Amino acid sequence: MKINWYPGHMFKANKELAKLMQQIDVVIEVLDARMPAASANPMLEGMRSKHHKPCVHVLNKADLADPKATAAWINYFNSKPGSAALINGKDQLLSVENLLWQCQRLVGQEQRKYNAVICGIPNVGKSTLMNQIAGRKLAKTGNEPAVTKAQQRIKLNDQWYLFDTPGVLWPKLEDQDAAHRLACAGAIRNTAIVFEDVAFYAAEFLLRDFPDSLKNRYGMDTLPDDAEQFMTELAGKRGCRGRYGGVDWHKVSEILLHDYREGKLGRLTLEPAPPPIVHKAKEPDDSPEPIDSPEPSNEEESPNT
Ligand SMILES: Nc1nc2c(ncn2[C@@H]2O[C@H](COP(=O)(O)OP(=O)(O)OP(=O)(O)O)[C@@H](O)[C@H]2O)c(=O)[nH]1
Ligand SMILES: [Mg+2]
Repeated sequence: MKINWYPGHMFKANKELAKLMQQIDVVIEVLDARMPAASANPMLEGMRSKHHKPCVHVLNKADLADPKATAAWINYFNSKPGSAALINGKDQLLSVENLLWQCQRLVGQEQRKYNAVICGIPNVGKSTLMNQIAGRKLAKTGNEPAVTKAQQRIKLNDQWYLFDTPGVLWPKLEDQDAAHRLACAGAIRNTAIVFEDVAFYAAEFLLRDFPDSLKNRYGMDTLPDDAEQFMTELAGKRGCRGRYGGVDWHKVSEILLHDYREGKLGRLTLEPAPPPIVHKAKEPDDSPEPIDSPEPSNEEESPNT
């Protein structure tokens, strides 16, 4: 089944975010460190570039991602113009000083008041990050998408204000592979997915890319070739039996997705980082002087000219 989740409240939240963007100095986009590409919202990117806002990418839930892969993603984001990247995770909390330093670096050094907005897909950890930065529990958090319903603004210091916003997706999830990764991470409400489909997708990539994680977690010496056989074997091991002795697909799917979401299968990053963007050094200007160029003058221009 195709995955798409764009309910009315998200449409409204996107409209409010687009309006807020005009008064924002820096965007803090929270990404899932296990899937920084799938969790990057193209609508946010559009809003940012329309208003020329710099962005700090926070690779969140880094405690669940492969540290080497996260470092590669940080290099990539740091190489993008008008962009910075920071790691955050349960085992590696980013500091408010570091975050504000990066924000300040991106906006320049003028002395005035600044607004930053925390945004990103649902359930990625935006409100948890805001509470962490504020040093107290101001926003409601929870392990399900769409917990935050409205924007909330807090004062961090005399200069910086910070907005928390509801998680937003976009109207059409064109890349269904990426949509399935988002569903695996828990960014899409359970009622908008077929749990078994998503678990089968997870079983497929785990069998292909992380077979040792499956063997270790489920005590399997060898793995079957395909997802259905694997799920059947796992169901047998975990006692997931249906009414008539068949497999309880929902229960076994829940076990696999829960284990992936909680990091019980290890720190698994599903997307490799692109190479950092190489900025071409400016060529020395050795072109000849234009023939009719005016003589250089040391005289200051009059303010009235
Ligand atoms: N493992 C891990 N879990 C995290 C981290 N940050 C947040 N979480 C968990 O992720 C879940 C979602 O956190 P929230 O802060 O409510 O996420 P949100 O992005 O504000 O979600 P919405 O408001 O629904 O869009 C909660 O169960 C958090 O405890 C992290 O760095 N590591
Ligand atoms: Mg929230």
